[in-house]
Amino acid sequence: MNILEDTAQGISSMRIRGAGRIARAAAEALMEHAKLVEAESPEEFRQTMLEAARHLLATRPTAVSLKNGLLHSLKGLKIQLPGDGASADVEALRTGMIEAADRFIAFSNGAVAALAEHGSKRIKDGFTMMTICNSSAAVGVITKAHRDGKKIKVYACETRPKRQGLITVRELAAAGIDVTLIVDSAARTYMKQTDLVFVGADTVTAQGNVVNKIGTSQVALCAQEARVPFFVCAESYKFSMDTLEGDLVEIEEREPEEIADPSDFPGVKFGNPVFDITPAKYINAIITESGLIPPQGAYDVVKTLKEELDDTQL
Ligand code: RUB
Repeated sequence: MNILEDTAQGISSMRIRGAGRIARAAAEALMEHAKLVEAESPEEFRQTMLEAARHLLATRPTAVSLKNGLLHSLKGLKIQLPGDGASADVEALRTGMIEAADRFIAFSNGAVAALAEHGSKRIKDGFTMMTICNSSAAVGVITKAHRDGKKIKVYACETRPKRQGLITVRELAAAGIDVTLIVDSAARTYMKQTDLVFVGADTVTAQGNVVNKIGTSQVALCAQEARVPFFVCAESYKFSMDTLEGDLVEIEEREPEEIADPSDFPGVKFGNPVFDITPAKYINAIITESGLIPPQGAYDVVKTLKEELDDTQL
């Protein structure tokens, strides 16, 4: 199987998961595909790359990082062509694509590290954090505080049905952090002993609302009730340009088998939305690679992203 197909299958089956990882994997698949594509003309090369990007985009609907990562990579098709004839032009496009995808991957990794730097400053020695699901950005913030020598504890929600919380506790324990796995319904109980909440994001809307793993909004409500600051860790490519035009974010609904075997429950319907929306009013700040912004600042991030990516089509 080629890397394009393997990555597409990996993302839809969730072997590759998490908004940042999906975006980087898609950019890498596009880059590898660009290396192999045979095209007679620049137009054919462009068309083939666009089709590949659309194929990757169709794998999961909610995380806008996937679309933005692909758009960042497709900027490579916009370069000035030498005009030396079809084959030189195809080679120029190929190089452009490879470089643009590579730039996005490096930018994304750098953004996660910069975000960790900013977010970890909010963590004081002796603090206890809570998180849900497995967000590389949120884990990055917490582990940075630990690496800086702060003595911290973490409550990690299990995150039914796919239990990504198990990945989080393994990562934090491997880093040497004092971590406790809790079931999702224990979030309110443990919030009383929590100082800060850090979660990731699949999409941030222009209005500052955050789409993240199902259950995130309940954790936010518990944090609000207990007056515990609630932080979202989101690199700029997780902000959605489409929401500026009023589009709603599609919430992915996955198979019932992730919850239980439907054949064991004749006559029972299953609901398995895998993301939910945390309204801006429950969010203290969104941590980006440029620093902490109030959720109301999301509009400006989206505007900047639009200026950067608007001329690229997908
Ligand atoms: C993952 C999830 C993560 C965000 C952010 O959901 O909701 O919190 O994607 O992750 P799933 P990161 O497991 O369904 O992909 O910070 O790693 O980008």
